[in-house]
Amino acid sequence: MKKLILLFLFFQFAVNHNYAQIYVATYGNDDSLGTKEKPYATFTKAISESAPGDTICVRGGTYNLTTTITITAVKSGTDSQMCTMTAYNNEVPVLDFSEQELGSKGISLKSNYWHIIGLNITKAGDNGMDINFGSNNIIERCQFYRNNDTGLQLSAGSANNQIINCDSYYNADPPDYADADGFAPKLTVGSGNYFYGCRAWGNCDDGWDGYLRGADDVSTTLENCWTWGNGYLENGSDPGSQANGNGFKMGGGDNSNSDSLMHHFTLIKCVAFNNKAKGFDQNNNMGSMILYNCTGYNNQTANYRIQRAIDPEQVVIVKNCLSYDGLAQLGDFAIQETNSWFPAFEVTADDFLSLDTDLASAARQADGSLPDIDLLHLAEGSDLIDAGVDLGFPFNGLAPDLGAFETDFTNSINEYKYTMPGDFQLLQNYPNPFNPTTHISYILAKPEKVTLIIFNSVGQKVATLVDGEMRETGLNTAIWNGRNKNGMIVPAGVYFYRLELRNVIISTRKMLFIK
Ligand SMILES: [Ca+2]
Ligand SMILES: [Ca+2]
Ligand SMILES: [Ca+2]
Ligand SMILES: [Ca+2]
Repeated sequence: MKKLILLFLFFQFAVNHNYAQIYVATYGNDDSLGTKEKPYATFTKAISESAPGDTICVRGGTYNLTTTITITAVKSGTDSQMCTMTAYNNEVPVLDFSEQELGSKGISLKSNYWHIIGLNITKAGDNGMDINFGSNNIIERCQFYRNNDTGLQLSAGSANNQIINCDSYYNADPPDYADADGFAPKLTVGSGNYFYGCRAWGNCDDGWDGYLRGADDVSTTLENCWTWGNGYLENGSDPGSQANGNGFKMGGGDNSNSDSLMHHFTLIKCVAFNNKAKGFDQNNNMGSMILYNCTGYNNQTANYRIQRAIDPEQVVIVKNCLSYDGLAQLGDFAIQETNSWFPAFEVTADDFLSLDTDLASAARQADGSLPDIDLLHLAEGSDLIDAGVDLGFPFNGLAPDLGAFETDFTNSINEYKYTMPGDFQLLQNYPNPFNPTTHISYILAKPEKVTLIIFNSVGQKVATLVDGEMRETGLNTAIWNGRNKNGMIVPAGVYFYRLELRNVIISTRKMLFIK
């Protein structure tokens, strides 16, 4: 087996050795050899000379460009032989399209299996980069800024592209200022596009926009992405209501397609703050939306708004999410668990190490990853630490924290619930389903301050059955008569009952009230 691997490595090495390195420089000449010593002048020439597996090395400096750089389908790479176009070493190539006419794009990527690294694309007449009819590309450590429409757009069925550690900011489309987003997997986009470690800020329309027209039933995933301050121009002024100003806009359709379109979004550890409208916005999306460990802060209309009924076969799941200084508006169809707006938590400025939002645009780390800053990280002693449920991601301490940033701190209060799981027990209610009366039992190891609360499916408190010092150890039973705190019989449906000891959530269980 070892021999086989060595042979394989050697073979790879041997093949790699034949791949060309093609150079482009601001001082180059297309009539030269395209070598490091004698680089080409234009991207078009370098692309035309490249074959799958080759690397185009772009030297630093400003390239003044007037025409779109188009990479056509015939120049596609393959799964095992991607085409690479990369900034040379740590040099910074700036592709400046400021002389380009309005409406023309900077880079038009119509090919598959390209890996584009470290380019700065600015002032294009339209999109900085438009991936259209292009799939399985990787766009990494690129910056899109001050373009005359969306920084990076994906359309025309483009699928399975990976956008890694890219920034898109201050894009704006005069004179209407209606469409320029940071990143836009929208309109006719394909499925399976993935964003990791990207930032979008100060774009006149939205940070991310998943609005559909033409496409349906597509999926997009975002992980560790931040967006803020969208809906405004670079100078901070508001260009008007056409400039929507949402952080993550997850759909959908409009009147022309009867609000039927599904854009399934998964957002993991994503952060939205200071946006003009909503942080996490459904926008008529009828598809599934899954939000895990997201943070919304100070978005003007709402931090989260997913209120409109979705397609009955789809699902909205929101877990371990954090909202501060803004609304969390979720329909009762949303499946929720341990979100910061649940009654057990109180979110104040004291929960955070920093609320200095200027930190977010700090320079990236040497490897291209997001800056390591204190913004919206939890402070020691926060009740949001170790308060989440295990969603399969790595975590520190005793349990996942709420929000996008896992701290090194543990919560000594929450420790209590993890270190002595066997001593307390919340049993399943009986009967279940029930109407209108049911019994809820719990086992206490020693006298404790106990709270037993009933919640409805959207996390609103319905009734408090127990709230006080319980002296009886062993089995305790409370009876719920199906009435809320005003004495009214509650509607049929799913309810949750939760046992807290010393105000720490120990256990939550589900029950069904039928009529
Ligand atoms: Ca708009
Ligand atoms: Ca938009
Ligand atoms: Ca708190
Ligand atoms: Ca933790």
